[in-house]
Amino acid sequence: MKEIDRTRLKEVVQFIRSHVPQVVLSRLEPELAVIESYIINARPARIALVGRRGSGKSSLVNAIFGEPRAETGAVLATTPAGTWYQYEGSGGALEVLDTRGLGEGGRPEGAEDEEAVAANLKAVRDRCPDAILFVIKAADVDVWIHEDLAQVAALRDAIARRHRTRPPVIGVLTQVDLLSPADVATPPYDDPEKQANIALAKEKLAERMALSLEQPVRVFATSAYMRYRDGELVVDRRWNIDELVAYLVETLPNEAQLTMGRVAGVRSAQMKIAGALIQSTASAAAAVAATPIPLADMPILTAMQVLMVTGIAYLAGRRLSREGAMEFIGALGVNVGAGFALREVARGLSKWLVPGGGSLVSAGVAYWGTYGLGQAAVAYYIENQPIAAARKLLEQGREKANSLRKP
Ligand SMILES: Nc1nc2c(ncn2[C@@H]2O[C@H](COP(=O)(O)OP(=O)(O)O)[C@@H](O)[C@H]2O)c(=O)[nH]1
Ligand SMILES: [Mg+2]
Repeated sequence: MKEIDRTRLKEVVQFIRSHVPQVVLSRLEPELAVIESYIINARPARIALVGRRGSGKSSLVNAIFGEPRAETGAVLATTPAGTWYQYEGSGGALEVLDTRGLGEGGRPEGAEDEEAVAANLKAVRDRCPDAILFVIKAADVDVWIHEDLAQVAALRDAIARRHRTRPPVIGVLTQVDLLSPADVATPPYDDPEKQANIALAKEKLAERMALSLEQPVRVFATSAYMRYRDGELVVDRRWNIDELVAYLVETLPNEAQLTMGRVAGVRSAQMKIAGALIQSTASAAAAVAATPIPLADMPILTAMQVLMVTGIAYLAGRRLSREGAMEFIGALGVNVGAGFALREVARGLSKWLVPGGGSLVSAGVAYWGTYGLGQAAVAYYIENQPIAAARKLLEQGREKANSLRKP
């Protein structure tokens, strides 16, 4: 992925691994693996969309991007089943398996359906979807969808057999703008009658999916309609897409979370991912600090913090680079020294974090220093707050750390 300076970041991880003594490394490795999975192994999410033609699969993809990426409406019934598409947005990519549902109008039943099912099953053999979205028009929850759901189950089971993992299945009701009363077509749909119908449709779909799939399923009611004229968004009926994305992100493997959070630009999801990343990095920092590693622990802590800041910046749509993270740390008032060498940064941070300039830091200081830096990065990159506000959060982490040092 061009947005990630993977080689340089791998160097940072390599630096950590080669400078930490074996005893510490065994304790550190689980946290390091988490950080690595989020950042170094970041990749596009792979989403399988199951739903009839015209249910709104392509529109959902566009709503997630917030940009027209997938072709809607005009897609013919002859669209090949079981095809993976890679959509590129300004924030990154998403891989979508566009399966064809069963029982579509205007298409002969029978042999062709079997072919489509086989093609879908083959598509998941090569590439494992991270999640399956069952997409259905809200007005269709009463129609016969038994075969559609059987196909979802078959896909899920095929993935489980082949890849030894069970992807989450999420129900997505689309086109709730058209649900009765149809004149309440513009979000937020707070008309009580509309609300009641939306709730009813959700309940029905959840019930039917739980029955067919033999597992409870989360259902989201959405509308995804966007109309562009001359490249301008003239109608925007997107509703509840953010909630769907936030939930989807939670269910994704670490490797796919950062890119998904970045692609969709959903702040609540970004905050959640950043929180997990900060937690792991702060714990890792505490583990390093708990065992004194003379002279080397500050550079190691710094290397981890650089990774963390880099990940948060990427999540927010910035380029993921080691230099960018160091610039940010420098802008916070930490003396990063000339040349942005890890060792220089470390020396600067060391003086700043541990008044008096020692090279050994306690676990608590390492934890809260890292935590504060993470909060500062969230404020600056995700919440677009000024650097002064970010500095204040870092200061709070420092105060917390200092309070731990008092007898
Ligand atoms: N009113 C409304 N129309 C929608 C919505 N989602 C999709 N559509 C329309 O339904 C038609 C089919 O949508 P599309 O995304 O191409 O469905 P797909 O075949 O499942 O990919 C298009 O004309 C879309 O504009 C929605 O939430 N509300
Ligand atoms: Mg489509």
